[in-house]
Amino acid sequence: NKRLFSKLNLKTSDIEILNKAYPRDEFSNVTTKVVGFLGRNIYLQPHHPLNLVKQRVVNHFYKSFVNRRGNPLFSVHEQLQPIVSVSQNFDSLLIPEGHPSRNKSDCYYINKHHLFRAHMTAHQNELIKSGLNEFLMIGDVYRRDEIDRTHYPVFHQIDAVRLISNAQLFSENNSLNMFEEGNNTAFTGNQEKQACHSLEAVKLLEYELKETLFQLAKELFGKDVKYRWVDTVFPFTQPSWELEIFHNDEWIEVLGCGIMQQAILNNAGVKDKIGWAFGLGLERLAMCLYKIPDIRLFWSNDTGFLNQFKDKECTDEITYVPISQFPQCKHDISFWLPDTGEYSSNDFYDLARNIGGDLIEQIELIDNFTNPKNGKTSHCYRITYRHMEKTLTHKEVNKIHKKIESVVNEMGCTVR
Ligand code: FA5
Ligand code: MG
Repeated sequence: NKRLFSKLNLKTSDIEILNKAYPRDEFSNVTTKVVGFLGRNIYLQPHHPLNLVKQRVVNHFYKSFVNRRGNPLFSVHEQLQPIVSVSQNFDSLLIPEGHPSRNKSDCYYINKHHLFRAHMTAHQNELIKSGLNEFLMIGDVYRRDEIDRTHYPVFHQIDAVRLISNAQLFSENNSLNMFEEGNNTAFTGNQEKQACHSLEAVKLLEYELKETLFQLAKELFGKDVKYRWVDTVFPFTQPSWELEIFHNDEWIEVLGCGIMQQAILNNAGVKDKIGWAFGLGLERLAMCLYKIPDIRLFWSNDTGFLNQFKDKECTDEITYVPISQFPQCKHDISFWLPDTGEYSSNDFYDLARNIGGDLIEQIELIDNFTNPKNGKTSHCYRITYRHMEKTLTHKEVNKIHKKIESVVNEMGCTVR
């Protein structure tokens, strides 16, 4: 790993990020490419498509929830530090040790204590502790993932929390209680409710949550939007759902949500409220809404892209007109994996992305072969190169591809 990092132009001693030094350890896997995204803040850039969608979502919440004086209930938090502790990103949300989302192969760790937040939910606990009952958290999140037109190592999320008291939930002189000494056997549809919640409270919350999010979907995609709720599991909510919308002949998951685990509220010092929460992906919404074909475009400084949004307001209807598509160029690379077993495809994706940057449109694993004689495994990946703004020459592509070939040995792999 030390050698990998020196190849990625990082010092082998401390990792310095935003003027702070973090000791390197066996968890460190953040790349210079990813560090370079810090502070870009494209979601805060006026008229950027992510900013326009963000504004629409925020306006929906401002309008949907107002106090007696007509002021918005939700506050917006969009300058939260993207570097968080393991305790913020996982422990505070009851994500157990050993849960797959904690894997090194899925997150960008600075070291074993700090990482680039993998979801905006990482800030939920601190904002609840500060006494807020309704809030939105908006920002960039980082995940190691596959490489194609809908996946990028950085994307953006809006997360929300709403906490509700007994008096708010049931009318004043009602004797119903949202808490009970219950069991887990009551079903709220296909899923169990939490033992401490009464079924009627959970149902009212589910109603408000789904109604709010469905109204948002209708506002963005029209009143005839085709949608469905899918049961799912998150360690921090129960029951939990995903909202999918039908777009371009496929179902797209746009958000996850649910009834907050009461233990999270108890740990944050809130004993007399229950709550719902959700997290949605801004790129997914913007790609559907404006028909943006490739997630790399959001990071483009090209005026051919940005000018199409330049004098628009968030309420305008906008359809992105693709700038002419330049030809793709595909190259394969095959190598033997290390005998140590310490290898994940995401290691290769990061290494390639760090060298080829946004010129890489997609990487596919096209062959996975184990030699029965010596047990050695080889992977073959097909890398698709394409520039968003010009035609790449063979010379340019070969240079990058050769460079990638020359560093795979840094992961303990051997080119075939
Ligand atoms: C989460 O991140 C949860 N923290 C959401 C949540 C919050 C649930 C609060 C309950 C309560 P998930 O990994 O599914 O869940 O991501 C949420 C949304 O982010 C997805 O629905 C999708 O819209 C978007 N998203 C996830 N991964 C990617 C990706 N690689 N690229 C683009 N968007 C993504
Ligand atoms: Mg999901």
